Amino acid sequence: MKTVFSPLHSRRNVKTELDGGLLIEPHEKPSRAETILSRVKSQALGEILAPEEFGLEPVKRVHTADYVTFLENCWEEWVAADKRGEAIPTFWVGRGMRHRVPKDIDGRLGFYSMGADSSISEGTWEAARASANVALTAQKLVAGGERAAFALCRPPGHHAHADVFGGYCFFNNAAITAQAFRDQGYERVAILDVDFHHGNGTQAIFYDRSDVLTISLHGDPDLVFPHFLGFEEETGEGEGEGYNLNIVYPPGTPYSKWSMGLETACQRIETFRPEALIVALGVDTFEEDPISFFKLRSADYLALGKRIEQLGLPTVFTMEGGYDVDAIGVNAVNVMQGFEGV
Ligand code: SP5
Ligand code: ZN
Repeated sequence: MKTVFSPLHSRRNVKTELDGGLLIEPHEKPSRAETILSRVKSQALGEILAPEEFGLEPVKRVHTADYVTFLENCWEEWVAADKRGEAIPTFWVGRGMRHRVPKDIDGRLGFYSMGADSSISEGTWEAARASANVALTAQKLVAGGERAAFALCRPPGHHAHADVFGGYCFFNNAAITAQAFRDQGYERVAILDVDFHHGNGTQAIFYDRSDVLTISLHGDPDLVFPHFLGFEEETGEGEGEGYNLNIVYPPGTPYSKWSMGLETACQRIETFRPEALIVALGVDTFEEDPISFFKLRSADYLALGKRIEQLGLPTVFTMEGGYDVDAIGVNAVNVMQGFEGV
């Protein structure tokens, strides 16, 4: 399987994440992507390609123009406003307040975000752009006849809505990939999100559509991020009713239980008969992950890849979360090797 990777991911190198009332070293750090890349090389998974430049048009098929412009200018505006730390939202639109884009940078940071875990600094824009190009390049490979491709995206994407960042995500790479397939004439596309966290952005982007099936397996949002979306009663709306599936698990879930939901997800994908599949691949389901509570083991990722392969679909993997950097390379590449039947 070919891997698409951009060294520009390292342009996202923030120093702070607000967690537990402290500014800590971010969980989502450059060594994550470098460790996965090393494993791709050491296992000789396949050719490693640099992304092509697709411009902002395919990004704006999913994200609003005003949000894209905000991200492009955010850091410069923050610096121009004489702020001393990294750009972190402090204020949000509370219930009863007005959904109106303010001029002030603090106001706009809050307007366009859903969390304070994702500081912005110099280079975030370039890295997020490169990450989308990585996904779109993998999509092009698969549309061109490759059975599967690995988009080694960083930063991740599945928490980003059409005009909201957060959860370490800025552009929703999986959604952009799905929309690219649709725009190239693929009638039905499925997104299977196996990251520990609910793919809230992906769900919201396609919630009223029946052409993109969204499925997410994740930790109970009653207990963990993203807190406000991802419950099982969310099944889609309007045309999209029945085209969103959430499968929620409690703390301590091992692969033997997690894989039952995977089976339900795979059966739903089969009845949907998509022409392409995108796997939003987080490996923060790992037993040692520092911010998560599932108990998957490294060998389980081989089984996961094998089950996904059995769907028999053209498949793009977009890298999402996974914060045990020591294991992230083995776990992510195990999915690819399980898919390839190694
Ligand atoms: C892509 C992805 O996996 N994003 C996840 C973003 C989660 N951000 C909030 C993390 C809060 C972690 N709190 C840690 C408590 C550790 N015991
Ligand atoms: Zn995650």
